[in-house]
Amino acid sequence: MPKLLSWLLALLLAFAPAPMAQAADAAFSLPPLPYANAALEPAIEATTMAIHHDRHHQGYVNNLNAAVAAEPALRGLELEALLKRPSRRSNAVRNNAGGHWNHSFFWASLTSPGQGGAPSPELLTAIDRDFGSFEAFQASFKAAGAGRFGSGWVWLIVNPKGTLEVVSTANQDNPLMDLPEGRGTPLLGNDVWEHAYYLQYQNRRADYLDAWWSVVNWPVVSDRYAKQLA
Ligand code: MN3
Repeated sequence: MPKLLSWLLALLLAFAPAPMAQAADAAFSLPPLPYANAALEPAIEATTMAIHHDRHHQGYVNNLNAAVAAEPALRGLELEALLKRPSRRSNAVRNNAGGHWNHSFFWASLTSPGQGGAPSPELLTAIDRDFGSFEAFQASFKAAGAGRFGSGWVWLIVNPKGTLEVVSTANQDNPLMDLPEGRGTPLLGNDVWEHAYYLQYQNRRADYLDAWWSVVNWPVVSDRYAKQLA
């Protein structure tokens, strides 16, 4: 018996991937923030940004890499292919592919207060057409963010009919996923998980939702809309 055990152990060690090799081969990596941690102050403080990006987003990336490594059939798939059909995926893939996509999209949607410009004329026209006014759109977005029970996201999307819509998703789901409700192409998204605001705003999610408008990067959002029109 001891001989068999030592033979089995040798076999396991021979086929176990070395931890360093696994890290080097990782399918996904954390994109750096496109600005300094303090760039979004006072709307979002540097400490919140550092923890949110360096720990939470890194965690989704690490867990996604581990989930993909554990399922050989998923190797080589792009991020959007991994998250598109959540009913066919493990919860680990669904949650962490969503977490990685959502946060990458979120950082890219923001900029320093005063730097965010304004929506393009085409986007403003569509907002007026589908919400009545820019203020009505903001009120709808805030209500959806405040009304999301527990953790999730609020989005501005172009739905399959080509109209703008505000939707909310639970956990790390997003509108690209093949879910019964709220499907479309995201133009803008806000993270309403407590980790996004709690250090600074505690339970005052509505105050965070109000302050967040000051850091939206409207040229980026407008470019996304232009790509949908094209
Ligand atoms: Mn988050």
